[in-house]
Amino acid sequence: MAEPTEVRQRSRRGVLRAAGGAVAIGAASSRGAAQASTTVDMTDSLEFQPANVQVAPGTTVVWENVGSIPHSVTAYEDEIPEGTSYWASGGFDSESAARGAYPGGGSIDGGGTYEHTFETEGEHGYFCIPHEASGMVGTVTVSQGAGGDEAVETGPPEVPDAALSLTTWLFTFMGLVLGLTFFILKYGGSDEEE
Ligand SMILES: [Cu+2]
Repeated sequence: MAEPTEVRQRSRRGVLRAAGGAVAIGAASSRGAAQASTTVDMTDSLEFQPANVQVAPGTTVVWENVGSIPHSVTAYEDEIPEGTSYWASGGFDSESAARGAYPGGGSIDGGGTYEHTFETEGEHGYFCIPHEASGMVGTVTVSQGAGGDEAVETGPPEVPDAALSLTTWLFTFMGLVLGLTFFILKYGGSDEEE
């Protein structure tokens, strides 16, 4: 019968795909943990995407202008946590300075980026100076345990351990899958040898 052989070949390819996928996930997790950064796009439809992000303390948020219309990333002075230093593209130390300087300063052209590293927990509200009236606003919420990635929420010294244990777990899982597949190939297929 040709059928069992076909099934066997298909499951072997499936295992190879699964193994490749697990390795890719492991590599991606390690990279993400090392960088601890999040990207927010600024679009020609006058939006921050995503408009609301949650990050762990110490995360760098990178705003990237993916369109051609210039934007700014400007914190609302009264919508950042108490005791936080003011932040805005152009490096201004107050919202009024940022507003007053635009577009001479603080403008991010198409392809340009602005980044800020968030340490203080709480919600940071911000906007785009030329498109505030169009509703181009966003928030960055900084909290322990945020980010959705267990490697990111831990402090910098613990990140390699977290990434390592995830990778170890993935390789253990791959081993189990491979072992199970060999068992099935040996006892579940036809008695035809290869
Ligand atoms: Cu804008």
